[in-house]
Amino acid sequence: MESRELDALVASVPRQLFIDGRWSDAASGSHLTTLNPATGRPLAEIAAAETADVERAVAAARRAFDDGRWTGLTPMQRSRILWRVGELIERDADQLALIETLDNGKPLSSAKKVDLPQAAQHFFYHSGWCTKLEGETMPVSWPRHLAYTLREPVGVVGQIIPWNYPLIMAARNLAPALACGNTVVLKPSEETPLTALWLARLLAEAGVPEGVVNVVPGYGRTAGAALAGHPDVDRLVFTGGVVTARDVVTASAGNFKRLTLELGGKAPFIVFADADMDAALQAAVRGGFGNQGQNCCAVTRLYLHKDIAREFREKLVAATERLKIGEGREEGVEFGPLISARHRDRVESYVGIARDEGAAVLTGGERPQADGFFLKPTVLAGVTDDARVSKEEIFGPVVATYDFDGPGEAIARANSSPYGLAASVWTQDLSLAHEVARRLRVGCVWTNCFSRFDAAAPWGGVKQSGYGTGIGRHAIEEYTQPKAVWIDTATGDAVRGLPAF
Ligand code: TXE
Repeated sequence: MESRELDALVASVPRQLFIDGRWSDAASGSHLTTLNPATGRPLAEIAAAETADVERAVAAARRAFDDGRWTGLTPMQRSRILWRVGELIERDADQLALIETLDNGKPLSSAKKVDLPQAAQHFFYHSGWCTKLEGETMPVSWPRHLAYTLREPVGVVGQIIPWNYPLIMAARNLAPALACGNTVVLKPSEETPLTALWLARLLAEAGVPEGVVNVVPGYGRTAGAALAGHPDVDRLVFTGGVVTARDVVTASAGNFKRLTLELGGKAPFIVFADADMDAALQAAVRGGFGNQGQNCCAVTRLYLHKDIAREFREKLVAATERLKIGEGREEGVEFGPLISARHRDRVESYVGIARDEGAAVLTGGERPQADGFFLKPTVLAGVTDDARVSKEEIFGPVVATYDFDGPGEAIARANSSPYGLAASVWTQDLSLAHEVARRLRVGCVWTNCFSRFDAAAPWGGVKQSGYGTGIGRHAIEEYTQPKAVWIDTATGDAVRGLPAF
């Protein structure tokens, strides 16, 4: 695409806050500038929400919830609107993928193959739930009583999302919340607000009524904190880092809002000696360096059985060095820049920490070029289990390798992390695979595969990876509240006096 066309595309993204179905500037006139991580240069300047704007957005969401403009539609009407959102995402997929690449830095091929289809899938899948929010009847021990549940939306939902998968995060949070009849205030990351703003326009086009979804990009300390602490937000979904999560949990105490927290990870990837080596190798490279390692489920701790460790490590280094690094739009690029200079510096500092702790840097660790926020994909060896790089989430392209002997040892070391989000196990031994999956303290285990996501499958962590499940049937539970209704059926004139049975 010519640079003039590209400028026109970026210029066509909405630049304002989307509140109550209308586009407006922040009350204070504040703006924020998003950068293109591949060049480090400004990409777009957009309105930055502050407390007063979040107040306005929550008030709009509350009105939209209370007056029933969303829940008052029939389930089938809501279902069709959400399905239509999925279709509109597909219609605009090329533009959205390009904007995502410019704003986030990820390779365009990944944006097209992963981000766009998954974003659409969340609306297609969750649209089906609108017509299936059933209550139940309970066999209570009170004679001649009928007790049943109504499954009701929780109300106004706040959603604070990060920058690593901006459109997927927006879609996968909005779709189930809306399917259940809630109204939403979504705060995208200040680093990557553009595709969420485009999505807001698609929601309106699909027929989501005014005020049902409000999108307020802004900084975490202002807009994010205002949303987390707002007394009229009934549920808050936060995806981000553990340090921020502590503030969010504290802020939520004001009105005891319910929380879903999807935080970091430190995914172990265990390769037994009988594994399909080529498949495991490919998955380790993709899992460690896909999205520049900026994944909560990225392969960060690669446990290799001692019989294959040496060969695997050599092949891993060779495959890592073959990755084509560059600006996401370039043909064949597999590895782009990190999200920001600050984040690149932080990830880079971990390479220094690893060296200081005695690790060997087998490849990577340095910046390949001056422009943009690039850092080469990095493989470490000789890392001890109690090293900081073994314990702390780096959230970048740094894979540490370890040797192990037997399954008990691999499981114990894999579990020795404060995090528990995802893990991967590679073996041809079916019994071993099931047993390891059962014993790992994580929310998701991929066996002989990696990074499988589907709107139908739950996603959530244990330990410091957070709590709650934001996707699929389990998310439906979290976005709804069962209300128990009791009826004494013996009190009507017609039935009074009839014998109980
Ligand atoms: O995330 P933050 P950052 C991890 C990863 C990374 C670290 C820091 O380890 O290195 O977090 O990244 C909003 N109240 N993950 O600083 O701060 C913020 O505006 C309310 C893991 O980018 O957690 C953004 O919208 N909200 C992760 C969102 O929180 C606040 C994805 C995430 O930002 C806030 C990203 C506040 N006080 C980072 N401060 C994953 N699990 O996928 C910030 N925010």
